[in-house]
Amino acid sequence: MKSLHGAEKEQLRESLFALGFDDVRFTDLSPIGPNRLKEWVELGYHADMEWLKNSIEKRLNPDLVLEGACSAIMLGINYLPSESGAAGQKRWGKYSLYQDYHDTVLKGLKEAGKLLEERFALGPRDYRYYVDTGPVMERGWAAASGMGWQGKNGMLISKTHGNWLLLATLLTRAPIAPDPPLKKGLGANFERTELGALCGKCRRCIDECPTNAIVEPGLLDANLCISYQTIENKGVIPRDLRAGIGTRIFGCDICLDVCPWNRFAQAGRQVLLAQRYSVVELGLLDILEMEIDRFREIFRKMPVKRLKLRGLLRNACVVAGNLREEAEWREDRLDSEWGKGVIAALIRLARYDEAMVRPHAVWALYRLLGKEAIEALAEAKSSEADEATLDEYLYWEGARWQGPSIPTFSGPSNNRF
Ligand code: B12
Ligand code: SF4
Ligand code: SF4
Repeated sequence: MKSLHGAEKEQLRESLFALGFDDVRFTDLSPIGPNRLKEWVELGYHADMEWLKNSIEKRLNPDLVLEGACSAIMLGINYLPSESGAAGQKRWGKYSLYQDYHDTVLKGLKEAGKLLEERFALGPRDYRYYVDTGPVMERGWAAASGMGWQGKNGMLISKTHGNWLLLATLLTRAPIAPDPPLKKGLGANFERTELGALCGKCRRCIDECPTNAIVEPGLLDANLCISYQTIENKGVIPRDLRAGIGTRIFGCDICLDVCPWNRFAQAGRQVLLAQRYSVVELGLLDILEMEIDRFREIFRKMPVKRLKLRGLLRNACVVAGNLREEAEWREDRLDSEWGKGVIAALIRLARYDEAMVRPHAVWALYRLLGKEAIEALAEAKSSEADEATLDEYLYWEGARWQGPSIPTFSGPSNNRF
């Protein structure tokens, strides 16, 4: 089959833009650059994401995903929120302020597939598309296509959209002339996927990560990453990481937010996204007191839904335990009616049906109340049988005399409301 190039290729690009994608690039699938996926998994940096380990071969070889595939169409979807409140908050990963992009972008991909069928006389088995969930190394291929480069934070960074592109991939058997990769200035020796190509000496993302999860440029230990802990981890969050989680209730954008390459980014057209910025208005007490019906109603079709109510409550307990240090979620002092409500909710959650929530509620109460937590938790502790929660009591009983004991905030009150 003749390779698509020139005006015809540009028409295809335009048609894909018209479907709502914010960036459209083409690459061939010849092997390029170093790929450290195997090493990453061997080091255990994938945490318990076994599905990554089980699909290594496919991720390294697109031919195993679609036999005969020779081109990839890399698609970027800009998700920088158009409202400053949603863009500037430090509570939710920005991608979670939309209906689940796996669903909304999929609609665009289906249309893109139809387009390929019409233009190349392909059958539905001659191409495959994915948005996040497929065995495709989306950032590596996007870098190869010249959409941007992989920064030291691991993200595919675009000169136009900064860190704010979600990625989708369309693998096809139709040959398409590849776009040139991004050139680093005038450097002659630029590799197609050079890590940190346009980062220069900057290392803000590495230095600002509160849990030191970026162990070397571009290489992230998911075990230490707030994003992994608050989204993917389905169990207890390690105690050592909870303070570093700070204000982040779902996902983490810190190493993205601090990147200077965001300065040119503008909010996208959002043709393939459906915003739900109102989630930002939820207060911490609203969440700590949330019941299943309200959870289902608020997070319908949203990424948080996959976390389930117990996961959200777990994360909310961690955020509550950080209230003394962090102002982002504070509505008032701890000795106000609001503060008393937070403490009462945590005491209830220390007896919550789902054991996974309980150690985090105990942790939060000790962090907020110091030794006064002993009395507040006496009833909950007397009926506790869960190992992880009992371990939490043991930990604090050992440390209680050094723990904090002033039940008020030292920072500003009423900072947001
Ligand atoms: C597993 C995963 C996670 C894990 C692990 C993240 C990680 N850094 O690996 C966790 C849960 C922590 C996570 C967090 C987040 N994620 Co995530 N995640 C993925 C997923 C499913 C796989 C990533 C992967 O394979 N990791 C393994 C490492 C080794 O690979 P890598 O990061 O891609 O980089 C290596 C290779 O590219 C390789 N390489 C170098 N040169 C070349 C050349 C070629 C040709 C190839 C093939 C490879 C290659 O070397 C790189 C460095 O080792 C992808 C979707 C996908 N299918 O790719 C989304 C994805 C990377 N995540 C995404 C997002 C948005 C996030 C969060 C911002 C969400 C949030 N707000 O909390 C954070 C950001 C954390 C961060 N700084 O990376 C987006 C990133 C978009 C972008 N512009 O880069 C993706 C692409 C999903 C999507 N479709 O949009 N994520
Ligand atoms: S997403 Fe957050 S925790 Fe993970 S590497 Fe980036 S800054 Fe660190
Ligand atoms: S913060 Fe600096 S080092 Fe990190 S990705 Fe951005 S430019 Fe690169």
